[in-house]
Amino acid sequence: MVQLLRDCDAEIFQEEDPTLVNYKRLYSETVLRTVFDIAKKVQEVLKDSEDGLIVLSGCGSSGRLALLLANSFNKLLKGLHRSPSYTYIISGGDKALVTSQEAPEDSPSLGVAELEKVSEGKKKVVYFGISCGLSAPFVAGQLDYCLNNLDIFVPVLVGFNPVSMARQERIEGWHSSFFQVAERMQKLQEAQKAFVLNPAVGPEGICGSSRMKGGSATKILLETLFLVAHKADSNVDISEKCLLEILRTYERAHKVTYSQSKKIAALVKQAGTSLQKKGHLYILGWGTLGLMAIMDAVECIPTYGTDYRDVRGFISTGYSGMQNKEGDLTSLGPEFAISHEDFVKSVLPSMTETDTVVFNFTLDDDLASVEKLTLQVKEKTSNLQAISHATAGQYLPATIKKLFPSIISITWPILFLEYEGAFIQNFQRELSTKWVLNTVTTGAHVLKGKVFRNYMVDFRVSNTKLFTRAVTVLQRLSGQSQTRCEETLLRSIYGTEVLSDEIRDAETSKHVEEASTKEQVVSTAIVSLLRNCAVHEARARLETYPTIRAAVEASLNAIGRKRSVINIEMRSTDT
Ligand code: F1P
Repeated sequence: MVQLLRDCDAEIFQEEDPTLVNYKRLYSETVLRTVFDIAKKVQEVLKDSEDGLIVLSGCGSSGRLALLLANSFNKLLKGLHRSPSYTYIISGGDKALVTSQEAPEDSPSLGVAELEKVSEGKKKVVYFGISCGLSAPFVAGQLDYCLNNLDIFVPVLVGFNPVSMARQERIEGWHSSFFQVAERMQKLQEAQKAFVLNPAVGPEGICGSSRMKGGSATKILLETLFLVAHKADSNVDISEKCLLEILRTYERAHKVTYSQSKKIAALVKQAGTSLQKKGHLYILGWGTLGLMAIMDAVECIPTYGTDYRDVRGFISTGYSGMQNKEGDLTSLGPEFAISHEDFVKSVLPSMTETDTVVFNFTLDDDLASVEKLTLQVKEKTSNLQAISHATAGQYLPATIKKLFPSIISITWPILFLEYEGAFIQNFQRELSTKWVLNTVTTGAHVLKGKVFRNYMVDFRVSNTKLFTRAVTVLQRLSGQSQTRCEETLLRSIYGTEVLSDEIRDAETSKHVEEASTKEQVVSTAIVSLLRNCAVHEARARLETYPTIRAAVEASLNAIGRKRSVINIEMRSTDT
């Protein structure tokens, strides 16, 4: 699995292939040119911190990355004694940074309201709408708003599908589809009034799991773009060479990270064993690596239908380290507890030998606190692992080394790149941590039987995109018509064998509302469809198998089942 995901991630850097018409890649001339053109627009805003603003916005992982990027570049500005120019928006608000809030993603009007709020009084705004699959209505609403106010906004759509593969269905309660908005943007690109930045990075390892490659590519692409804009801002002559130089550092980071494949595989196995035994996976991170930990853990909820307690991320200094706009959210409930202190208080006392704990830190972090926490965890479980980042010449103290049975220890070369060097190094460490954690949580859930082939088969149907994805997965696995699959999904959602007219006539949002609190909706529908049985029988059957994958496999192999799997076109990043 680690090798497969390594190769899959390497596709991010794959060059354009002339036999694949229309697929622009990261290193394609047109993509690099677009990055340059947008960087110039950003640079104009940077010159005018009073009236200008750079907005990064997205849903789920894309929104969490928006926060990470906005914070990084405000920090870079601060170091130059300049005021912050970046801000972020995440659908669902700051709550969505640390918990799974999928529903607000469906609302264009919520998106518009948020954008109006952050950009009030600004005269020049470069807006980045991140939607890896080119699908989120929340982002579509904001892009449309920008397109209607081009005197102030320069909209940029960031994603990893060609525009022709943007979501085509009309957005519920709205005038357009995502595709129509993307097309309008594309038409304005030549006049440099709007931009679409959408290199292909190849399909996700787990179909539709855009938190993985989509998220990594977002980070690579936008960090590179802003670094270039800042260089230009400091009157350094920017050239294509400098852009390529930055991109190549990320490519090297991929090699350096996956050179630890064997150790990563051991960690996947360890984490998988914990989840199989109904134990937990806790990921503790220092500084922004804590945010990477939270980001990874939270996405397991919608992707694999897990409980928030199963996989959890913690950041050393909690909300103050996360630097979110709404401040400390701890009082909202137990799942909002994210600091190491919270971990010690509320998790550690009940931790057992079946749990796995992963420590993520750099040798520049407070190593005394790493040592202290490791010793505390060791009293509860021997299943602990570390991912440690060093710069050439730095060595992990023996006192810490001896605490871990195995350490994924990555040493990064010193980068002689003036002021930005330290930032680039940090970006690499974050990305490297993201790659390892993505692999660990994905692999662990595969081992837990939450994946069949490369399909998620137990995800939560918590927004329209995920509803459509569920229907597509059902079609793929059963070979049945869209209508039949949709009906079976509805029977599973409502727990009924007969669909009333009220259910049939309801909008998708109603189905999503009903489904989002329910467990095993997709897997029940799969078994019902494959076995041609009632949904209550399918639910009962699911219980008799050790994993969901085993239930799906057995249903596919059931005697008398016609083996036909139709070939539905899947979009590169999404279903
Ligand atoms: C947004 C997102 C993903 C997440 C999941 C649900 O996707 O929240 O980050 O992994 O697939 O959707 P997108 O709009 O960036 O494609």
